Amino acid sequence: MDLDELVVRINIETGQLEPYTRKIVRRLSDMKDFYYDKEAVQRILAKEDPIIYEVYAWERSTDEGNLSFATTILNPGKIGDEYYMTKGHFHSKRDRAEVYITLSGNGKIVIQDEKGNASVLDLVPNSITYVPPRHAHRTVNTGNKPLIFIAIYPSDAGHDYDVIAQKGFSKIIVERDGKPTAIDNPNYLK
Ligand code: PAN
Ligand code: ZN
Repeated sequence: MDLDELVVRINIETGQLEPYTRKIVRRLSDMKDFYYDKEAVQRILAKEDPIIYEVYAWERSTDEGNLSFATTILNPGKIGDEYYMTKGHFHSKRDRAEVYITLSGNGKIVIQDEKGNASVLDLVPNSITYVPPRHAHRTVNTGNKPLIFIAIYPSDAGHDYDVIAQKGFSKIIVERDGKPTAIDNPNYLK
C-alpha cells in the first residue's frame, strides 16, 4: 500500500477534497420528485435548474473493514417553502452506521427508522452527529450559506435511495413564520 495516497486535503472554505475518487452534482431536475410542492418545482425548472448539492467522495474498495468519507456542500435555498435538502437514503447494508462532522453553515438532519419514525436534529458548525444503523438520513440547509459537512462511513455500506424515493421521510423541513419548522410530510406513504 502506498501510504502517501492515504492523505486527503480538505479546503475548509469550499468543502472540496483533493484528491477525490468521485464527485456528484445534484440539480433540482435530478430530484424533482423529492420536494412536496410540485408546482414550485415546475415554476423553478421553467427558468433554471439550480445545483442543490455537490459531494466529493474519497472511497475505498468495498472490502469489509474499510472506511470511506465524503464532503457535502448543500447550497442554501428553498423550493416553495421547503429548504434545499439531500435525497436521503438508507445504507444498502442496513447495519452500517455513519458519522457526520459539520464544518460550516446551519441545518438539520432527519433520521428515520424503518417504521417511519423520524427525528430532527440540528447541524451546527463543530458538531459531530452519529447516524445509527438501520436509519435513513437526509440533511437540510436552513441557513443562508452553504451547509458543509464530512460524512465517514463503512466502504461497504452502499446507498439505497429507492425506499425514500418511493415513500419519502415522514417529516419535512419548511419555513413557517420565517423559521425552519418540521412538519408531517403530506406526501408520506406509510
Ligand atoms: C453522505 C451523503 C451525501 C449526499 O455522504 O451521501 O450527503 O446525500 P445523498 O446520498 O442522500 O444524496 C452519506 O450519508 N453517505 O453515506
Ligand atoms: Zn449515509
